[in-house]
Amino acid sequence: MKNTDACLHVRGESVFIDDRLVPEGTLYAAVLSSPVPHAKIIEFDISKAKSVEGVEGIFTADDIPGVNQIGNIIKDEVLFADEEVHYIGQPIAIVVSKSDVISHKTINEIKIEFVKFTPVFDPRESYKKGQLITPTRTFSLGDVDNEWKKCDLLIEGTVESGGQEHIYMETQGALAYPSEDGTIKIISSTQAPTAVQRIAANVLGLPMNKIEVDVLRIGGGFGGKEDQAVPWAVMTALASFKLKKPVKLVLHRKEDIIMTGKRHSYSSDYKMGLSKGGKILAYEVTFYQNAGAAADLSTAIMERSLFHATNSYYIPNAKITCISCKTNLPPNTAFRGFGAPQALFVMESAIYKAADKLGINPSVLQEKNLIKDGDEFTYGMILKNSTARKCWQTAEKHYSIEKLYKDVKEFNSKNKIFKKGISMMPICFGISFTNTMLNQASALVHVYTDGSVSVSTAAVEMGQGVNTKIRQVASEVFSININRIRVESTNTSRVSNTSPTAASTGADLNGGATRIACMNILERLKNFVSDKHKNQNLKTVEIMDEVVYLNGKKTGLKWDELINEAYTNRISLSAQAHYATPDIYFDKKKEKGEPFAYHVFGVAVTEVTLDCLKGIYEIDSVKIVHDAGKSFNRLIDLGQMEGGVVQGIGWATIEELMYAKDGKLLTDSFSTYKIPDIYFAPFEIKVHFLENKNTQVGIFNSKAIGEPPFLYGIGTYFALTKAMKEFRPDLKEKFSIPLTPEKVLLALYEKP
Ligand code: MTE
Ligand code: LUZ
Ligand code: MOS
Repeated sequence: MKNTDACLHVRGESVFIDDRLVPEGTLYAAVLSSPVPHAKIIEFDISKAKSVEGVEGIFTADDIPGVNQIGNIIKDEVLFADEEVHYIGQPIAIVVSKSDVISHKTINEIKIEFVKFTPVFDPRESYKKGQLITPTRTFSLGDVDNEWKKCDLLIEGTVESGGQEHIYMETQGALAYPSEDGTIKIISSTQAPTAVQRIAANVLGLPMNKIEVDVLRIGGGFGGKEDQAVPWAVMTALASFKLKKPVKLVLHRKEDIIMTGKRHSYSSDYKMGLSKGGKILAYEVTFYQNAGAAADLSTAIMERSLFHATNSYYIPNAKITCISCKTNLPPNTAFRGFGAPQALFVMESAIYKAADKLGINPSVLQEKNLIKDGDEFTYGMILKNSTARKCWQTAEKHYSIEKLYKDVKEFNSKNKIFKKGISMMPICFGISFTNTMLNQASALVHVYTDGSVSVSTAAVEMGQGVNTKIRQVASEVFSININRIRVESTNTSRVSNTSPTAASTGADLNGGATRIACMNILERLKNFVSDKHKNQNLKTVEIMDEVVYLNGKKTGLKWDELINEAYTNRISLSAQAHYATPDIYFDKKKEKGEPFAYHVFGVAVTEVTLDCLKGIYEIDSVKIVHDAGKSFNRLIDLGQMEGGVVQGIGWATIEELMYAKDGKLLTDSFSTYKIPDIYFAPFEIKVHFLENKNTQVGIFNSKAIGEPPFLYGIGTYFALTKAMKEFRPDLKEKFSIPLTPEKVLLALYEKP
């Protein structure tokens, strides 16, 4: 079963925002954004810009009929800067004209002057100044303070990880149409249609029922459109509301990179205590999260860092603290993994440092401390159905790890300039939004009189294949051919109060709702057939492969005939259903609960070859054993694995955001910000899905797949540092991501 969108993509027939045929009279908006990181606006003059031929409107904070506020969790972010600006790239105004070119040119005709303030970019510095996004939170288990003295080995360290630009293929954008009675329809490239609807309504001072948001598909989101699709959509809505004309805004790539937030960089301090035998007895860590100038999703991301700080290990005494620091950068936001990659990198760094001290292979410590059934996470959840160890053992056998180590050792002994390194990277990722409320979804299913089926849900298709999975659900429940089923656009008038498609829950939640809606219609159909055969000793009615079976015997009645008959007899052929993940909760006062429906485990074995003369490297292979439950669609899941791994490797190795002293982003294009291409990607990515068919979790016993594979990318960092140490045993490891070839080279030849 392929991702059914693949054919459209390959032919260039999929319709993204910029592919839409626009109505006559459509206007184009361009954004004026701040060129300085922190300042007061003292002069703002649009008189010249206003008179440019073709310009139909210029809108600022003063033109907002409702509230100038787009903060989602914390109300701390304006749509347009009013008095002060807080980061380079912060929107101040939009120019709307007959063409994209005129709008962009006219931006330069707006006169604006600032009085500059001193900006802060470093999270530790903003922490010292008391500039926090939200109060600091701590999770704790056992008693670290009491445990340190019982440890045989104590290690401490600092770990850095950089940000990451999303590089979704489709940049941010939206198209808004005015309709009658002051209503507006917004086509948005968003993962969160309801957030766009709600915030557009607030900004325009309208009730939500006057805003309809529609998302056909988006050209990648990766978290970058969970919160940050909102401003652009609201800007088009505002302009279209004011001008009574359709308005389109699609960011140019450079604008997108400059104006939008990224993965949070983290700076962290840790302390770890171990027994002689290599048991991790205590772990304390403090994450300084670089949130940027507004909260955005930082508080939720901080939470996931707290949840995942101990990765797939059981540590009886732990104290995990996260501090969300306000800086003069664009508000950082969701990105695949959502705070977990940063936390896992610190944990693994601690393990590698400890192994170094003990003079053993880090994999010994990793394996020894893997979490098992009955163990408690720092947040009080007792693990059930752990596959951490099973994945590890399967990887050892399946990929002949011992031989791999031997071969690498031999290679290194024979080569002076080229060195190889191997790492093991176990992962753990909790599935569910950490905010319990968000774990709900709805579906609306129609069966038409010809037997074709239409499904609407809250899920946004962003390339992850959720629409194909939803089609599979309807096809399984009805037992009809998948080609009869269409998944419609995600639309707030058809499916309301949607959670964002995020946290890897798209298929679980929306597939869950689809399943219930289909089952309701099926039930009605079966009852209809039973009623028809009343008094005929009918025990069972079933539909299999589009044919009706009575008492297990095939009849001549086909699916489309059944539907037609049911319609003729006035049976409803539509259903709406709601799904909420059962039995999850979290008590924020105690910082304990069962926030996740289940956990995903796996392990990656990474092998790299380093050219120690040039500092460049190649990734020979990433071999993974992954628990996907009973994979619901192998090809899609494999695609998610490969994409996630490569994206994670990019973050760990070559994707480097660089800023000038004044905070200006220097890596604002593809020539300076390098993401993995096919040449950089591992030569081989092998995925072995663990045979774990009895998991009673997820949609049809599958496990969510969207984000977890990203975490395997961290393994490449450690494989590289191992190779570096083969060349230079006295290497001073910095535990800093990304480990670019440049940094490798400098470290290899750094003076001791
Ligand atoms: N895959 C593609 N092709 N494009 C994307 O934007 N986003 C990832 C992941 N895989 C993404 C993707 C992220 S961050 C998440 S949370 C999940 O997909 C969201 O979809 P799901 O919940 O349906 O897995
Ligand atoms: N978004 C969110 C997420 O709002 N809550 C989450 O827990 C989450 N997790 C991963 C990715 N996005
Ligand atoms: Mo994904 S970071 O949950 O959009």
